[in-house]
Amino acid sequence: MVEYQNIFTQVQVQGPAEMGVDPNGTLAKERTNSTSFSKLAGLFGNAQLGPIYLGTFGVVSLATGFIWFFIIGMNYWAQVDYSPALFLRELFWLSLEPPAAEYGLGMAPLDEGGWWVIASFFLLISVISWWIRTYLRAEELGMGKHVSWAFASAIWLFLVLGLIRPIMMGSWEEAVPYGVFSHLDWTNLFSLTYGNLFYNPFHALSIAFLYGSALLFAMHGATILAVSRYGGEREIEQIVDRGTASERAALFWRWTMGFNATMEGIHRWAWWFAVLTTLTGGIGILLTGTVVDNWFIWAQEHGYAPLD
Ligand code: 07D
Repeated sequence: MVEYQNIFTQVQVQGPAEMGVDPNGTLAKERTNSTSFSKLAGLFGNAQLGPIYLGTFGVVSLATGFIWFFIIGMNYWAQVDYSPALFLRELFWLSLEPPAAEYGLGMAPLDEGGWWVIASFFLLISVISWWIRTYLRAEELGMGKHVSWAFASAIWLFLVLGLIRPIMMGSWEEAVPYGVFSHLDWTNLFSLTYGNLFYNPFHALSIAFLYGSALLFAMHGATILAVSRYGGEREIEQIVDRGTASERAALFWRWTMGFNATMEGIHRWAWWFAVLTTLTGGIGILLTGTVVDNWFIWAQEHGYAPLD
C-alpha cells in the first residue's frame, strides 16, 4: 500500500506544479512564476517550493528587516574589531543596547544607542509591513483574517516591550537589547527589578495559555493522527459531514475526560489559547513599572504572597 504521510515518508507524490487560484489573472501579478520541488521539504511538508508572492509590502518588509539585521551585524563586527574568530566566539554575548536613560526618548550618539534607535525603527516598519502582507494576502484569497489577528496579538507584545512601555516610562533604555544572552539578561533583570514577575497575574495567565497551547496542540495532533486511518485528517470534511473518524475521536475524549471539543471548535480553542498568550502577556508588561512597581508587594497587598 502506498502511504503518504510526511515527517518522514519514503513515498512522495508529485504532480504538475500547483500555481493556486487565478494563475494568469491579477493574482498572478507580483509573484514569481517559477516553482521547484525539494525532496527534503517533502519529508517535512509540501515538496513544492513557490510561487512566492512579494508585492510592495513584502519588498518593504524584507528590505527593512534586512537593514535591521545588517545594522546589528555591523555593530557586532565593530564590537569585536572586525575579527572573524572573535565574532564567532563572542556571537551569543554580543549585543546592540538601547541608549542610556539620560537620553530619554531622544536620539543618542550612534555608538551610544543611536544605532539601536535606527535599527528599531526599521524593525518596526518591517514587522508592520509583514502584518499588512498577511492581511492583504488573506483578503486576496478570500480567506478569513484569523492569521493576521493572531499575528497582531504577538505584535502587541512586541510593541509593548519595545515601543509603548518605553514611551510610557519616558526612556528607550527600558526597551529590550538586540542580543542572545543580553535579551535573556534583560528579561531576568526586568523580573528582579519589579519584584518577581511570577507574582504578576498576567504573566501567570500568559504562562497558562502558553502551556495550554502546547497541550491543546499535542492533544489535537495526536487525536487526528490516531483517527487518520478512518480519514480523520480530512478535518474540514469531517466538520460538515461527521464520519466515523470524528465520532471515534470525540468519543475517546468523552470517555477519558467527559467532554470533547468539536471538529471545528478545537481550532478555535487553539487560536484563542495562542492569541491570549501574548495578549495577556502584553497587558502584564504594560502594567509593570507604570501601574505596579513591585509585584511581590502587590501580591502581599492582595493576599496571595506571604507577609514575611
Ligand atoms: C516576544 C512576541 C513578539 C514577537 C513578534 C515576532 C521579530 C523580531 C526581535 C522582538 C514570545 C516578530 C518579531 C521577527 C524579533 C525582537 C527584538 C512572543 C513574543 C511580534 N516565564 N517573562 C513571558 C515563562 C520568568 C519575563 C511569556 C515561563 C521569570 C518577562 C511567557 C517561566 C522571569 C517577560 C513566559 C517564566 C520572567 C516574560 C512570553 C518559568 C525572569 C515578557 C510569551 C517556568 C526570567 C513575556 C508577561 C511569548 C510576557 C514573558 C513564560 C519565568 C520574565 C508566557 C514558562 C520569573 C520580562 N514569560 N519570566 O509568547 O509577556 O513570547 O510577560 O519559569 O515580556 Mg516569563
